Amino acid sequence: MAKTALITGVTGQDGSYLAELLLSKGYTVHGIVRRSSSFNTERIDHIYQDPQQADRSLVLHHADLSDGVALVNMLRDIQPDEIYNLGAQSHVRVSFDAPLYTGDVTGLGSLRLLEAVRASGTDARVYQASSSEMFGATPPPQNEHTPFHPRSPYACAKVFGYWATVNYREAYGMYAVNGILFNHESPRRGETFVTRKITRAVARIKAGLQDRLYLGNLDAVRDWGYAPEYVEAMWRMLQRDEPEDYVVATGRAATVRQFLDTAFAHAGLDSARYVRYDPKYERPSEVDALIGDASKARDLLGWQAQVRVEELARLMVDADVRQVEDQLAGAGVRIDR
Ligand code: NDP
Ligand code: GDR
Repeated sequence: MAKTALITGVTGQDGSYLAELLLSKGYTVHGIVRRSSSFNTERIDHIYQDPQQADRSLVLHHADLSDGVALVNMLRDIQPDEIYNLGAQSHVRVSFDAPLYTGDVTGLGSLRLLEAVRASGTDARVYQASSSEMFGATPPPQNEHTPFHPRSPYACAKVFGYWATVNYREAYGMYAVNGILFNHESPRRGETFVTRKITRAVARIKAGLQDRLYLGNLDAVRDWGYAPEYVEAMWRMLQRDEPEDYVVATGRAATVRQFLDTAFAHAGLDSARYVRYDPKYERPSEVDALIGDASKARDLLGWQAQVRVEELARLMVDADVRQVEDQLAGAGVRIDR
């Protein structure tokens, strides 16, 4: 029989790719959408199905991770086989400005969802979107046994969500797993994360729409992978007989500066001409280096990253160049290459 899944954060980068993946596997997918004063479903508009359509396979619900009762009621109705908790205030820098909100949604939100699973009597398997940010100040390489040392309110909230997930597995025998995912990007990445900020700026500079790009710390080291591959790992984690936690990463390191130079060079531009420093983008406490060891995911899930950071930078630049050209064409402006 076809399976049913619930995705919190379905309107985000990962949620949109995961929804596509699950629909392609024949799942009925339910997703939580936050109430907003304007449309916030752009990333899933291409798979949207009208509420009037019979036998819908994608069903959206207004709910929020801060509203535990709504979560219980929804789960009681849906009775999903699998739940993917991807909803979060996911921006590390913003979490210093909105620490309590981040703690509530990103940390307590995961506990509300776990409690809602219990209260609604569903025996759904639960995936928790844990993060390499939990390792924080602990030097690389990082794997499932590396101690956590969070460096932001966001990372503290994710550590809470991680342990709540482990605890519900141990206390109630729940099938609940943590995917400890390192940075993963795509053309659908939010515009204020550094990779997309860079590739979008490259496209806009090339089109003459922008002449400066302001950034913070260029020396941070990250392990950047390609988001569509990472949602496949999430799904594989929930198909195993035993619930376990997994690191998902490429194992390769790059600095922000290297990503920047690759992206600008791909468009034939010299980054030094356009990039300026703004301390506003520094964090009060930075995470210097994250490089994952995903051997467990390779051995048990048969998962390995394919796209490398250079290719990732180039495909994101290409997508942003196309998007800017489409926008300008829509406005009747021609761009000479
Ligand atoms: P995004 O920021 O793109 O998406 C976050 C999603 O959460 C959006 O759908 C957002 O809704 C939703 N959301 C925010 N607040 C609430 C709330 N109060 N109630 C319900 N939903 C809410 O994140 P990503 O797709 O990049 O990441 C998915 C998850 O994985 C997040 O939990 C993130 O912290 C975690 N993660 C991400 C990594 C990455 O590199 N991308 C790495 C490791 C972990 P809206 O669209 O309305 O804003
Ligand atoms: P990160 O991603 O904090 O790793 O969290 P982000 O792209 O925001 O920052 C990466 C590194 O780039 C440096 N940086 C800047 N960052 C931003 N956003 N804007 C800038 O202008 C800028 N200049 C330099 C940062 O200091 C940092 O070192 C992401 C999120 O998706 C989390 O939700 C997720 O858990 C982790 O990845 C793994």
